[in-house]
Amino acid sequence: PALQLTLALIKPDAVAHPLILEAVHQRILRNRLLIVRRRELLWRRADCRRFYQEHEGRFFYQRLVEFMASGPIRAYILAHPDAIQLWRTLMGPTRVFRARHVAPDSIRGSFGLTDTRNTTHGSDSVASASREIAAFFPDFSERRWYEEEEPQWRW
Ligand code: DAT
Ligand code: MG
Repeated sequence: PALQLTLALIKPDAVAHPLILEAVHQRILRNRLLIVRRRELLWRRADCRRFYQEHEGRFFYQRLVEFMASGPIRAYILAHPDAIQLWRTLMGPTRVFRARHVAPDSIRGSFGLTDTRNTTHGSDSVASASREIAAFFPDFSERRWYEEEEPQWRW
């Protein structure tokens, strides 16, 4: 298929700040990432733990779970021929100090507060994109989207 899907999140630090929320949204539009689905939600701790289970045991895990459950987040399914890599490039490096140095204009370089409160999430592979899309959009069928909706998009 021509378009790849990824899951993008705007984390509580950015959703809480109207100008930053709008700025991140504009980067999605400006870079021709198509918005396939979008929702705003508050996440329960149990869902955060499951979502970040690969990091269980790391020193920042509890902090990360508390932060992600601390306020509303915005989730998007984004489509683009290179959605996963493009969105991760737009986000910049995970850690804010590094982001400010190597990619100061990236989303995290511009708006990240700390290594945990780093503004956005993006899937890191095709497999994790599928898993993460299913976690946030349980009614969304990738197969049906590729059959019925993807052909309608003109990228
Ligand atoms: P990414 O979000 O860039 O995919 P990751 O998957 O390694 O990064 O980590 C998931 C989240 O965990 C990250 O967005 C913020 C938090 N995190 C990662 N490394 C951290 C660290 N060294 N200190 C504090 N929080 C960290
Ligand atoms: Mg990750």
